[in-house]
Amino acid sequence: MNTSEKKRSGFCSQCVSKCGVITITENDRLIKVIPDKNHPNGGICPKGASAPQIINHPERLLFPLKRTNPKGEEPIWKRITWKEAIRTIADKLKQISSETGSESVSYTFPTVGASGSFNWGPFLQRLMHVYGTPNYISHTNVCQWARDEGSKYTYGVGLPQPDFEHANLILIWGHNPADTNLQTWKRLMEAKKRGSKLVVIDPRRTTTAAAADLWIAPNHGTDSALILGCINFLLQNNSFDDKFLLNWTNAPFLVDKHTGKFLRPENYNPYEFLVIDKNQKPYKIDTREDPKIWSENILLTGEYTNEGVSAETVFSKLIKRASFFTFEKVEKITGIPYKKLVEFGELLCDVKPISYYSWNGLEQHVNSSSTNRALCILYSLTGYFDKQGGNIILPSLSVNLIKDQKLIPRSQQQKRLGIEKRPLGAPKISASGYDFADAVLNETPYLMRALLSFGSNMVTQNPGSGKIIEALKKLEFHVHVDMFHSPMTRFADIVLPAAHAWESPSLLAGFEGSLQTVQHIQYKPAISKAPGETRPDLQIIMDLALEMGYEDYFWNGDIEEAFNYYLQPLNLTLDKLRSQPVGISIPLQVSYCKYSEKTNEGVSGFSTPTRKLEIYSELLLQHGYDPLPQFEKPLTVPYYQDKSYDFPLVLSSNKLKSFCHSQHRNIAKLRKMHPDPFIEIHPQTAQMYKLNDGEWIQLASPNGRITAVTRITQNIPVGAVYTQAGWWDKCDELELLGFDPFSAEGSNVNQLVGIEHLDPLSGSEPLKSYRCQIYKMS
Ligand SMILES: Nc1nc2c(c(=O)[nH]1)N[C@H]1C(S)=C(S)[C@@H](COP(=O)(O)OP(=O)(O)OC[C@H]3O[C@@H](n4cnc5c(=O)[nH]c(N)nc54)[C@H](O)[C@@H]3O)O[C@H]1N2
Ligand SMILES: Nc1nc2c(c(=O)[nH]1)N[C@H]1C(S)=C(S)[C@@H](COP(=O)(O)OP(=O)(O)OC[C@H]3O[C@@H](n4cnc5c(=O)[nH]c(N)nc54)[C@H](O)[C@@H]3O)O[C@H]1N2
Ligand code: SF4
Ligand SMILES: [Mo]
Repeated sequence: MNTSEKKRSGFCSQCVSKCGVITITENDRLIKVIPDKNHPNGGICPKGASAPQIINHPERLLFPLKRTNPKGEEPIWKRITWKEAIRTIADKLKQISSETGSESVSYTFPTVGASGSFNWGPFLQRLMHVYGTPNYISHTNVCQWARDEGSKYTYGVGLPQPDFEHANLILIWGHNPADTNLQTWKRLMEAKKRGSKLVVIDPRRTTTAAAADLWIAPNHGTDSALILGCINFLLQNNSFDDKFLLNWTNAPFLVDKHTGKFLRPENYNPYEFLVIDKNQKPYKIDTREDPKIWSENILLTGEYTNEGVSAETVFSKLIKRASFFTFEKVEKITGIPYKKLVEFGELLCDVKPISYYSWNGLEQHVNSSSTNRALCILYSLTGYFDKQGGNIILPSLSVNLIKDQKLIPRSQQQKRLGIEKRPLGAPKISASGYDFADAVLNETPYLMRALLSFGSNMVTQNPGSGKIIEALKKLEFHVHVDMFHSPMTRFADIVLPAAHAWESPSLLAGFEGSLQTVQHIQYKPAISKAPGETRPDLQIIMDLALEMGYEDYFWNGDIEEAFNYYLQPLNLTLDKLRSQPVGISIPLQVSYCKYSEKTNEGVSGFSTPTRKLEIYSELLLQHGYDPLPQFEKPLTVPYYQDKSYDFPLVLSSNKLKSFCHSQHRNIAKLRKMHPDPFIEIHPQTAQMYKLNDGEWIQLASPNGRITAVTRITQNIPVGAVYTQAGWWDKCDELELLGFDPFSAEGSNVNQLVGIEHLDPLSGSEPLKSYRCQIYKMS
């Protein structure tokens, strides 16, 4: 090691895994990143190891830039000072706020799953809350809404963490951690070594699926039929935790057959409901009570009729609903062979404890919310919610909130785009790209005039991208902050150069995963010197806040003070963390079945309207949704594989280990792994279309065409086409050209995916189950 070389601990922020690593710098520039074996999250992938190539890339944005010609033309940039840039932005924000209201400004930042935004995104939200706009545009509707937010309609909380370390049966549903989450993948492989069984549910034979004890491949978007079939199988085989269902779910509640509402005693309080006792008589329970008082005496199934009231229990309703989904029917809908269904059903009956995790494969359909709800209910039958080896609500390090909703008036919060159409869905936390595009283009529900995009790539990552592009062109004022030019900067008025996560200080309190990682906290200073005039995003946010006159909310612009405020509840200071570069673990205690803990009121229960885990949701019913889980057809039914339709093939997409979304194509080490945008198809599909491996084709949907190269593989089901979102960039080092994300010669798959149908509850888009057709190049 030469004298100017330095070795330091840190963590990689480039994707969701947040791997613990050791960095090596030379003359204050990062030259190498290697895994840290002593870190609870130690590990590295090719993207993490490529950090030196990313941050030392010759195309880094180095100075603030201002557009000098009209939008729509190839931009001509003029270098400006930071002072001018920040002042121009602040002046424009103030002008818009006073003329048409702060809600006329939207903002966005890249997903925390594929950037360092976990660290500074909350500060941007804080800034925008103080400013008064609720219009945070995000991908939550397709990224993780059903799992993290939708599950609240059943569990009262988002899906708790899977306890892979103690499970004997693990279900990985629509997720390929071998390529997308190194830490989860490591945990799964360790669980397998320990003897746990792994079931992977994915239409595609991924690396994760290949490692499974059982791989189940449903037709795209038909998972809810599979899940309802499993519910039916468990019910038919009497394989459910009846004590858990009686005590802690609303399964025994009586539901009025006429109104669909719970039966309640006269003059009830919000926690009183009627169930039936063993003498077939209605019995009043209060969900704050310890269920031990009555659970021995009440029934799960049954009916009650009296004086014009006809009711049955939630559980009876569930049995009826699920009974349609025999494995014979499920086989027809999902394409999963009957024998495999039985094998899966038997595993669910016999092997405990069970834990599960789901991701994009369940999120990106027009029926994602109902599918997730079905999955929550299947899981509830096992009784492993918040039990060791199941999915447990882990404790977390308590820190001060940065984004703080209280900073934005309620009246402004209620103006968030999309909230009127989907009050229970994604707009509860953020608006979606299509809400933003609609507002800009149609000027409803009000004028949308400006966008602050701190990274993110709406052009390649949002379906219906034609509309997004039109909206970006029309915007009055657009600021984009990034490390590189991208299809977004083409429409921007001002471009600001961001420092990379390795060039910025950051603080992570709690690494996702197991108890061992959630109790770990680490401060990572800027490891590598930021090039040119680049600034950390957090610094840019602070600069803007001060210029806007918000110093009281922003620690007078002092980042260290901000971090110390964040740490305050832990009795920890930044200085203390600095002295422990690998981080500190603050021991947290796990407790199980927290719903049964005693409180002053009785028992804590669940954070749902009934205080029980909600198998039946009156709230969903009130909003016009099915109160019980149901199979809703994906867009690909009945088109699936029927060549008489114009677009008979299923259009799906997946992520690649080598890239995050639209990033990293310019890094030779990574691009070598996948030089060209490709479609993956099954040999039989290739034969149908007379395609050869390596042949360039055009892929079409009712919304347009794109170009890609064919890869023929047995891993893809017949009739499906797999693509990847995010192709646009060139790679000079490999002499590879870029792909125009705006035209048919390019390879922007989100030009094909349409948004005419969305998940009615969440607003999710059919990124994984749209329709397409292949054309040979003429
Ligand atoms: N390398 C890399 N890692 C990443 C990212 C990245 O861009 N690159 N992005 C990060 C982010 S933001 C996210 S959200 C995660 C996502 O991580 P994943 O969830 O692993 O993402 P995908 O590969 O998009 O989709 C997962 C699987 O869903 C399957 N699938 C498609 N349709 C269906 C279906 O109808 N049913 C079922 N059961 N499965 C289906 C696909 O075949 C695919 O294998 O990854 C994070 N990590
Ligand atoms: N068809 C299809 N579409 C998809 C998906 C799919 O599976 N199929 N997946 C969806 C999912 S799950 C998600 S989360 C979205 C992701 O969508 P985005 O979050 O928009 O995706 P990225 O391409 O990662 O956007 C990253 C941009 O931000 C910049 N950036 C990265 N880090 C930073 C940083 O720290 N600071 C700043 N200022 N800029 C930074 C990058 O250089 C890049 O230009 O895509 C969605 N779109
Ligand atoms: S898996 Fe993600 S966090 Fe880990 S090294 Fe790779 S890019 Fe970094
Ligand atoms: Mo995501």
